[in-house]
Amino acid sequence: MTSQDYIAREDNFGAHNYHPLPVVLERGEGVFVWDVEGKRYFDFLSAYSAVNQGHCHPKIIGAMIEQAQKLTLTSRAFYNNVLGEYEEYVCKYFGYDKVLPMNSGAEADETALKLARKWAYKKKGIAENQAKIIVCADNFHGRTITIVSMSTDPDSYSGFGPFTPGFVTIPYNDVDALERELADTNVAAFLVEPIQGEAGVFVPDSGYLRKAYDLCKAHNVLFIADEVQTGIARTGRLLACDHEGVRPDILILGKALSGGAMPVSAVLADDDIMLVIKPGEHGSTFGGNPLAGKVAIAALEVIKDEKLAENAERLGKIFREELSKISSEMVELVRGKGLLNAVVIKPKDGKTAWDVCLALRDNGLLAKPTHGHIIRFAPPLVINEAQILEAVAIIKNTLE
Ligand code: IF1
Repeated sequence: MTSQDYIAREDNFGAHNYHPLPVVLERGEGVFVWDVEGKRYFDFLSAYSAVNQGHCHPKIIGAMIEQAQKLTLTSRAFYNNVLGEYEEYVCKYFGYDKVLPMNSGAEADETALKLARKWAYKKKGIAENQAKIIVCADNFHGRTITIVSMSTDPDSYSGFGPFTPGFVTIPYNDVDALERELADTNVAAFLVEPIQGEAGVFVPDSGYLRKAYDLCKAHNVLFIADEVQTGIARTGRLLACDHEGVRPDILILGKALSGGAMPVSAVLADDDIMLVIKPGEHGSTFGGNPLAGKVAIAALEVIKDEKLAENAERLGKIFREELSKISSEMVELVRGKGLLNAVVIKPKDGKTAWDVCLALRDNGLLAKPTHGHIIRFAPPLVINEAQILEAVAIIKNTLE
């Protein structure tokens, strides 16, 4: 079969809820992926930052194989010997009292929303069903109906109403707007991405997260950080919040928590928040399964052992410096933090960011536009300096 055959079969039998770049991948190792014709590419998307540890990392896959041959799932109807080990490991790793294990990022965001509302009623004393949660315009937190109820992107919410009430939207990176909305004593929480990935890698002003956190604390409002995409070393620190010394009241993780081996997400909080949910009030068949537990421990060990946050910090700086030297008229600006970067493309002669990504693919590098004219560049964090420079050369030649 050729790539076209694979694409045609998916088109025939698969829902049309994506418009992938036309390339059919079959193998991944480290920073590289190979298509069905054997062509090698730099992966500069990392499955939207789920493959921070590199494709098929031997330590993660090894842990997965070993556990998969013993016990994959018990459900939470019974205990198992791995869940507690994973819970202790991840709580100590991020410095929280407790973790609520889920599977997808959206499920973790939903869990955080439920925790915040329940905390509002049980601890803050907000009247039942009156809790409000502040979110930012251009947010992306997942695809469930409650999450798209918070979205300002018509592609995310159009046609999926009626929507979940209780959300207040403010502009991103605007502490004055946040302060105004915090005057409402029915506000339970502020949910924010430390960097807005999908919106096009919007890095807020330095000090924004710290000011927002301090305002929330001054109003007895929970600060919830969605680090599904920015967490796990992607931006040059273990968490993007670490750049400002902010410790979220509720921390949402996903994606690279498993190194891309399987869906693993988590919500971390201290006892005064986490214990408002009682037995039987929340759960998930696969949440906290022993296979996920062993995979996540291995994935997090790789982050520390291979100093991937430090690597992302150092190579991200080199990447942005080198990209900024590109003289192409199509490069409007380069922005990002660590190895979460984006280039804003100025269309030229009718050529768009999509055309650039097709040309990048032909030149051996995979990336995908986010909104229309922005291309996100996010390689696995195991990339080395020579590979970064080789990738920059491909991007430079393609744009020029
Ligand atoms: C798609 C975007 C990225 C996320 C943040 C929660 C979730 C995501 C900050 C939900 C997921 C993924 C979803 C995927 C593409 C990708 C994406 F373009 F959609 F927005 F990365 F930017 N919080 N992001 O980024 O996690 O349920 O997917 O495990 O839906 O197209 P999930």
